[in-house]
Amino acid sequence: MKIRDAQVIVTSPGRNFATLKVTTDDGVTGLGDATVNGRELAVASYLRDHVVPLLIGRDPHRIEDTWQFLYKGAYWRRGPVTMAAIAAVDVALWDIKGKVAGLPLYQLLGGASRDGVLAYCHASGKDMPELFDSVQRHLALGYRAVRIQSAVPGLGKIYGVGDGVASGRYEPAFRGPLPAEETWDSRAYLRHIPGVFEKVRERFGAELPLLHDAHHRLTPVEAARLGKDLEPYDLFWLEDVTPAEDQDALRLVRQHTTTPLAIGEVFNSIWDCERLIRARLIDYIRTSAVHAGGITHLRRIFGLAELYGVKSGSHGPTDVSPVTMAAAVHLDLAIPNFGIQEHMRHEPIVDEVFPHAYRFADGYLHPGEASGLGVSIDEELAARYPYERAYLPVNRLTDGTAFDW
Ligand code: EZ4
Ligand code: CO
Repeated sequence: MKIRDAQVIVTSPGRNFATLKVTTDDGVTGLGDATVNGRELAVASYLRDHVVPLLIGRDPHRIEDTWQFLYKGAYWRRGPVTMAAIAAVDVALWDIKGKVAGLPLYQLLGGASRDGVLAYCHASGKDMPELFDSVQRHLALGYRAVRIQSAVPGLGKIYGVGDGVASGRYEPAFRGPLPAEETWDSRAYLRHIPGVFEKVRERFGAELPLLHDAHHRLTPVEAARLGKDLEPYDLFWLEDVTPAEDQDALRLVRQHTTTPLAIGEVFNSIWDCERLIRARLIDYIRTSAVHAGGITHLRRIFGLAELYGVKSGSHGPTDVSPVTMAAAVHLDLAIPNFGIQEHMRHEPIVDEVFPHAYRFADGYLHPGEASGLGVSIDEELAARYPYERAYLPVNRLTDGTAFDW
């Protein structure tokens, strides 16, 4: 079997996605997600200009060899663009292997280790009534774990807070010629958030798993304080407290709090987290298949994590396409050290462009029994939504200093 063709499809049904479609000489197709939010065309070019010519004629079954060929062959290893491009090829080849075998991908990864994949949703509000409403609506949909984000008095629009009860959706990518700019004040945030969790616990009880994302904005000592202040509210995890490239930063946080820590959505290789994992500075590793070199590499990261009692918690916002969500759900079902899966529901039009077999029911995601990933792309519909320039926001301190977003 040989790869006959590979196409990059960039589509924007409400937000941008880059997808690789690989076709074999006997007509089997596989899909891989290559979306890096706000930098989609760079990965599309990396694939079209440099990777697709290398794929034609290769044996699609040689997944590991193709991964090593693209990683070592590039010489310039790692980085979000390179690793997303390798991920797209890798996931497409796993999809093809599953289709040829006539098995859903999770079966090739060792079979189901559990009945379903526990998912958490995003609830947010500009004030407590709106936040309570948002939690209530997600519980009504069946979610059994909820991430809580809140506006902070005195600050305007900030990360993770949706645009009101009507849609309740939060989409950070801003369509337009320039990024949106937001304002940040860590002291105001640190004063406000523990009270939010106190009220959420009062309203929804002790049982419901609650999560929170600090989006890489705190210093180690600030993060340690937040972890301590949140201990009475028994968080499932506190996510991305400090800038992720500084692995040692979490050492101080860890020394001061028993609130579980999660990090990793911006990591793109095992080298970004191996110290964190080996020193047991985190409880959950949050890398995703698209941003960390596909199923082949993500499986390696989760394998290392398992040795040290660290669980998975794959990134699953709306900027990972249904192709990456499917890859995540198959892998989550199979690995021994699954923790939880982030799940932001895509807009209905995204699910129409990418029809998929995975489904959500009663708090759990299920990959479905279609062979391979179980995701297809409606190329005619995709073509009706051409790329639109969009950027993630830029964050500034109140005095104008550029800050972590
Ligand atoms: O900001 O995926 O936990 N989820 C997140 C996401 C990220 C976006 C960036 O593209 O932090 O909402
Ligand atoms: Co996050």
